Amino acid sequence: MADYQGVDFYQFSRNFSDEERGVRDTVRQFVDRSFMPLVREHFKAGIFPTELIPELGSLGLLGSSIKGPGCPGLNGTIYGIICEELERGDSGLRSFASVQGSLVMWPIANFGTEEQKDRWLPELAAGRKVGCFGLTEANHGSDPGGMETRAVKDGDDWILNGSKMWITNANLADVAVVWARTDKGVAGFLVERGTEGFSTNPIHGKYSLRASDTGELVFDDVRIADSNRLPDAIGLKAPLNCLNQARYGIAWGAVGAAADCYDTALRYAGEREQFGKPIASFQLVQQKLVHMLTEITKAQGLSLQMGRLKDDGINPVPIVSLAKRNNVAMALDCARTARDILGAAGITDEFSPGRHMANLESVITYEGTHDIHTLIVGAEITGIPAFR
Ligand code: TGC
Ligand code: FAD
Repeated sequence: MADYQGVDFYQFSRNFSDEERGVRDTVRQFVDRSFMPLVREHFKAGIFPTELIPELGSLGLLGSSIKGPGCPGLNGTIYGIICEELERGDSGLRSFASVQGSLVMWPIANFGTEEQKDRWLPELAAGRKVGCFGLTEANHGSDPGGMETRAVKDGDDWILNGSKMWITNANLADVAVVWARTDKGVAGFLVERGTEGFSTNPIHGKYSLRASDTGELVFDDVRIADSNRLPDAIGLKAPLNCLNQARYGIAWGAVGAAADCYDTALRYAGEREQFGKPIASFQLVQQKLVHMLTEITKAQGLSLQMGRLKDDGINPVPIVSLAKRNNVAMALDCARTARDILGAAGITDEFSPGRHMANLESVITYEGTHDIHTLIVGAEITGIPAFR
């Protein structure tokens, strides 16, 4: 099959700068040449292709919009474009970049000391070190404010006890950004692999995001120096602020998964014959393809406008929530429709829509479920929070 040419019916990319177009092409090539040949086997085996981490780093795809030592410092729209192109390959690939950039590098860059920035940001940007972000617990997902993981001051150190569940990159990470309750509210800590009492466990049996690492973080009387606390991360709003960055990238990324599903279904419908004609010639199949293209195009408009607002310094929580909510649900719908157009062939791993469909079942849950984003936007427009 010819290389992917993109889905851009309304020519949104005419609004891209030369730099934005250049990054899009570079990531697209990386996905086609380096990632696509690996994804099927890695999804089957249930492992992230760690061999690609240095290339992700050398291409500037890790923390692309972070400003700090060794970081690319590109605009927010470029970060979005990167997420869209990576997730065209697989949500697990975009997840890796989201966590490393938005959930590990971003809090270090925004809440960390100069020493923490100098030590971690260049290594994380280059992909020489990997990070993870521990907010969710087994009993506290949508409501992280109920977290039980606790850090207690002991002289100049902290003693950390508790656990975090469903953590992307848990088993690959050299450093975990961990959120814990203290006497003075929620605080963030950098916990390094190898610290006594800190362990990670893989989560097995996933049918979704199989080409991504997911695990548990366990803290059993872990002693952490105060120099490993993020001093400017004060209260629950600190981790929630990190989520805004990642949710922004997910809203863009989901469009990539949808575009791959549409592209795959369109090509298949042109080649597959039934009743003596390509199935693309049937009105019902055309209706499905047009519906997918319409929804993808609307989602691209949301993403691009959100990106331009972000680059103008406007990044309110409900705007990001509306886009994450819409675009992920849209992508899941496209994946199911594409699977349908592929008929029986759509249930095998020879084609991507079934894999995207399974992945997007995680994406619609993580970083705030579809329902939580409904309630965030609902609270914004009515002025009445309905979370509890
Ligand atoms: P609430 O009282 O509303 O807020 C507490 C304080 O935080 C502020 N705030 C935010 N600040 C920045 N960004 C946001 N998104 C914020 N949301 C709230 C808020 O203004 C308040 O500030 P202040 O100054 O008054 O103290 O908190 P709540 O406990 O009622 O919860 C609200 C709720 C439900 C919206 C929030 O907890 C939430 O977003 N829940 C969803 C949890 C979630 O998204 N978890 C994601 C975990 S990480 C993950 O999934 C990574 S997947 C990565 C991958 O593989 O790609
Ligand atoms: P719950 O909160 O138990 O929700 C269950 C259901 O109840 C959902 O339908 C939800 O919408 C609904 N619900 C909950 N509260 C309300 C309400 N107030 N009103 C209406 N409906 C409600 N977390 C991290 O910290 N770091 C990570 O790196 C990370 N990676 C992840 C990777 C994967 C593959 C997955 C699946 C999850 C990951 N998560 C991570 C966790 C993720 O953020 C949580 O799963 C998510 O926030 C939802 O929490 P929960 O699974 O406990 O569901």
